[in-house]
Amino acid sequence: MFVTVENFLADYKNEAVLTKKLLDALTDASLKQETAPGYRTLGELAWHLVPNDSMFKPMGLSIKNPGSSEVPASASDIAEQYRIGADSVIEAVSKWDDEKLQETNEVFGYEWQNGLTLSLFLKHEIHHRGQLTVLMRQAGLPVYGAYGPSKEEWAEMNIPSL
Ligand code: NI
Repeated sequence: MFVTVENFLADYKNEAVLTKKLLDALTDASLKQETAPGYRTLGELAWHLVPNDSMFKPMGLSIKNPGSSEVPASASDIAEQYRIGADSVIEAVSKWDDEKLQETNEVFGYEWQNGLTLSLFLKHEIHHRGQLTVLMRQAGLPVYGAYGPSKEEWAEMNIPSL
């Protein structure tokens, strides 16, 4: 639960940089990489990271989003839409004062304070971003660390990875 707008923005800006870095490493061909037959592809998972209205609209915020559930064929389109969405989240929440975070709204059928919704929004992105890195590995793409170096980043530091 965030109790200050400033704390959310600081955390989100950091997370968005990490997410963007991974999305920028995707290739068009890699988007078809599957978790398992019938499960999300890398493209679907990346598209799922683009902020949408589902958590923001109930809080009375309007954010820019592609308005389509169809996954683009181009990795750079997905990365661009993520950028637009993330910038829009930052712009929208920046207009709030801290009291707004205490306000309760119904999201997915739950009564959540806005500060909790923002926290869950961020956790959801981090959760799926972790899944994304596994599919990126399977697709042979480079992976960047978030809360610890990736294997290649350990190698750059001349430290064997654990
Ligand atoms: Ni999800």
